[in-house]
Amino acid sequence: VQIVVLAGGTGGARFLRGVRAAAPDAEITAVVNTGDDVTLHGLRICPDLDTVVYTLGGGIDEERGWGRAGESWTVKEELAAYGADPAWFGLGDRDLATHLIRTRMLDAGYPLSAVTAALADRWQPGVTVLPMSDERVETHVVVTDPDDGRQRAIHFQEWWVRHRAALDASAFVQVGVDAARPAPGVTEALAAADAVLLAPSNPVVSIGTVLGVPGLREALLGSPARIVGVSPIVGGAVVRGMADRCLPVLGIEVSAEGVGRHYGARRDGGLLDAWLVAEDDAAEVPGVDVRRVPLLMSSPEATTAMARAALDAARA
Ligand code: GDP
Ligand code: FO1
Ligand code: CA
Repeated sequence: VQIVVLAGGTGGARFLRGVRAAAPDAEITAVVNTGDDVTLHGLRICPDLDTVVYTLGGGIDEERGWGRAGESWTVKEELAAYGADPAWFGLGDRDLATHLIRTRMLDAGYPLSAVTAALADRWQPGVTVLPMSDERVETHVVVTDPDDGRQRAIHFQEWWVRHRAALDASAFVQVGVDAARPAPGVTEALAAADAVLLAPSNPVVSIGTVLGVPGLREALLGSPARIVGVSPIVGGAVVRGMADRCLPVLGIEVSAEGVGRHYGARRDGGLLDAWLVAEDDAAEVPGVDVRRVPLLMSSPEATTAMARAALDAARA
């Protein structure tokens, strides 16, 4: 059995752990958002890829949801003592090794997909982790500068981490997306898939960014497999994080129904064959097989059951 999962960082990574447990014999391919990627202190950082690889490889800080367990912050403190910008983004000492290796390999000419495979070689995530694209695509956020009232675009990380998504956004822009193609293996995995799952990731800046890669949406729709989405909105709210700051920017209601309708029915030019929503959420999405199941990844067992429900829905 071959399974493809489109994923962002924390929500995607946790869901992937469930898929791996629910289908231990399957070949699982994760297609991961790289729109959050950023270069800081000369280092290339890929938060969602690292979150997926660390989480599946047992290296994640479970509490924080990003970065390494048992982390220390000596380099961060030393950089701050120099007044080095930016001080608002925390690179842990252990995590830094990942960025050093990645940056060196990219500088030597290796594509991001090859670098990711090399890093995953240590962590053995048990799934094939692919970046959505080898080309650089960076999400920028158009905000109104509080100082002069003018519109300007800032990097997604500056908006998300520095400003905690508190600045009102008017648009998300995928810088570089026109020149991007799906990374090697993405189209092939979709063409051979028995199930395609949209993780309960941020529909705008995780799943939306992946779908924005030219050709990727077409490859998804061309897959012989059923496409099953899992709602990241439970009880009318995000479970974790600030995705509720992103949805209204695209006019999407913060509800399981709102996100389901945004993805749309495959038979009507949208994406979904099936849509999993939480038991208490009412969701009417015409043309889509909407199923109510527990959607909180509160324990390994609950997460596995959730993944199993998604795989059931993929079997029709
Ligand atoms: P990020 O890249 O770290 O922001 O993570 P993702 O984009 O992969 O996932 C973020 C989304 O995961 C948020 O919108 C959350 O609502 C969702 N999420 C987190 N935990 C859970 C959970 O237990 N169940 C569901 N259904 N969604 C969750
Ligand atoms: N998130 C934060 O809120 N503060 C940080 O200092 C921070 C550092 C960081 C370093 C490496 C990494 O892989 C992720 C990091 N994140 C940090 C998380 C992350 O950048 C965001 O939550 C996402 O990009 C949204 O998915
Ligand atoms: Ca992310």
